[in-house]
Amino acid sequence: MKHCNLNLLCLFFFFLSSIAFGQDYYKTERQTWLSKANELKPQLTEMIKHPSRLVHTVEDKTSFQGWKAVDSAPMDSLYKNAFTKDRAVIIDFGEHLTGYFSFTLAPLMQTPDAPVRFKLTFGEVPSEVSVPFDPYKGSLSRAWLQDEVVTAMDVPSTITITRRLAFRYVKIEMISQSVAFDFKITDMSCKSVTSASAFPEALSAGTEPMIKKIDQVGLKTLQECMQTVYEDGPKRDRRLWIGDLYLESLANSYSFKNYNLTKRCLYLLAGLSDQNGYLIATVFENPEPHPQTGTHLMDYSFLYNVALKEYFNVTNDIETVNSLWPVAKRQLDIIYAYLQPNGLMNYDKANKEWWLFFDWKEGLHKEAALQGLTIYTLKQTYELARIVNKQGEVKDLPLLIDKMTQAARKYLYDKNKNLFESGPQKQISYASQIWMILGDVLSTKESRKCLNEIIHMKGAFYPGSPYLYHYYIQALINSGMNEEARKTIQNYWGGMVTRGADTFWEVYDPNNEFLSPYNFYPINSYCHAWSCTPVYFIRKYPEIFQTDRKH
Ligand code: RAM
Repeated sequence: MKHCNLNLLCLFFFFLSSIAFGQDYYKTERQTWLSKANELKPQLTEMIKHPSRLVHTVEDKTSFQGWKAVDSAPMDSLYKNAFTKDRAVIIDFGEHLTGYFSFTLAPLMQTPDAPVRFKLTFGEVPSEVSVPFDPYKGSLSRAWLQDEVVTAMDVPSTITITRRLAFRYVKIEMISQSVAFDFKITDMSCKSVTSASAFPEALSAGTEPMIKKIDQVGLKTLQECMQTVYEDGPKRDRRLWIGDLYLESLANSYSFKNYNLTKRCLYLLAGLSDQNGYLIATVFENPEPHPQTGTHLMDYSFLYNVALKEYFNVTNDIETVNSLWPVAKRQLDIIYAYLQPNGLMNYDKANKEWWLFFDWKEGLHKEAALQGLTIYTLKQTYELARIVNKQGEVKDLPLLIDKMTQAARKYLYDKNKNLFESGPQKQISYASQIWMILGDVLSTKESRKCLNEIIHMKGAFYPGSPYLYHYYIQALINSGMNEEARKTIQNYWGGMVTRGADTFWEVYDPNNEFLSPYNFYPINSYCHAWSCTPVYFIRKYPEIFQTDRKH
């Protein structure tokens, strides 16, 4: 199983504790939820796209990951001439695409008398079509890498790669051919697919060019990830994760407005939760919808409740919230299972028994972040209860929120430093401050002090991925630090744009472009759901991001 840094065995006991009667917690609802999800499966919009130029990649220290694509020849030079032995070409489609790739082989001289064999490599970024994949040292399956050996038995023929691909560049290398005939490669195309078909509103005319560009790249990222579910990445893992769904649905609400996709995903996750009513962090659609059994992320389970509440805020779809309320309520039992008498979450136990994600950041201590997120979840879930008029079912929440907030301030906050600390080494991280601020543990004034403190601190654990940067931007905005929020989007996401991003990346650390949670940077996803959220910020807060800076 992927991302296996978890102690799944221990989970077993937690989940066993409530399965004593061997009954499905959602016996009466589960089938309805799954059928609803099925009815909402979207029809994908298809478009045929053609390549724009031939390139070659050259090593260049100033380019992202040391590689850049430069013009080599017009497309015609490939389409009109023989594709001879030892030949290799790289085709640039000029934009990121998610879909099905085809090309045609046409005879040129003599009679084709044998099959031809090629190797095709598809890349989202130039390095993927430039560096060798083998010997493979990554921690995820090598099969995610998009290289395929294709044998064409006949010339002429048209070949379509059956696997759906995510790419901008295609490298074609000849492996074997007969000396008795010549052929050419022609008519390359990609049938691109997405469930995002609406045209989002244009930004106000005075918006700075870099913000416009970030918005465009963000929209493209989201569009590529919107398939029959909100995928995390169209190259890898191509499935629904709660954390990605939440962020994608925020961006979708301010752009493509495909609310039925959000609804489908919420129902699907509910329908595929475990027998005890706990959500599973990630689910697959094929061949039949099924969960990745055993993959429980505590932070993602909590964020489901927030996603449901946000879904209601933009749709007023009370029927769905009523139907899914039992799921949100059940996730609160996780909190009760780890709550200590002093009001702190039992971090050590939780960390043993669950996957606590929060960010891809080696060495991050997550106790303070967990406390902050838990308080945030309780507040959001209480609001959800109000929406469906079920406060009576969760009447102890206000007191619990109070208790946990006080505990956070008492045990984890250093008043002199204005910072939260986490763990025995008193680690100071952005993650801790962010989640405490989102949980409203500090006043606005204190939040501002705290963020200013960490921004100027050397050696603080900064976010490792756009995922945590999203929550950082929200914490800045909640603290009234609008200018800092604008600057951070410009520098961080703008940094990817300047480095040539067509779509935003799963991981980006400006200090290390080769960073990979999977030990091999070409397997990172370079069009990743959770990175699309500047779209949400830019469009939700036009007064911060769409103002004309010249006046
Ligand atoms: C990422 C996946 C997905 C995320 C998990 C935790 O790398 O691709 O985006 O939700 O790990």
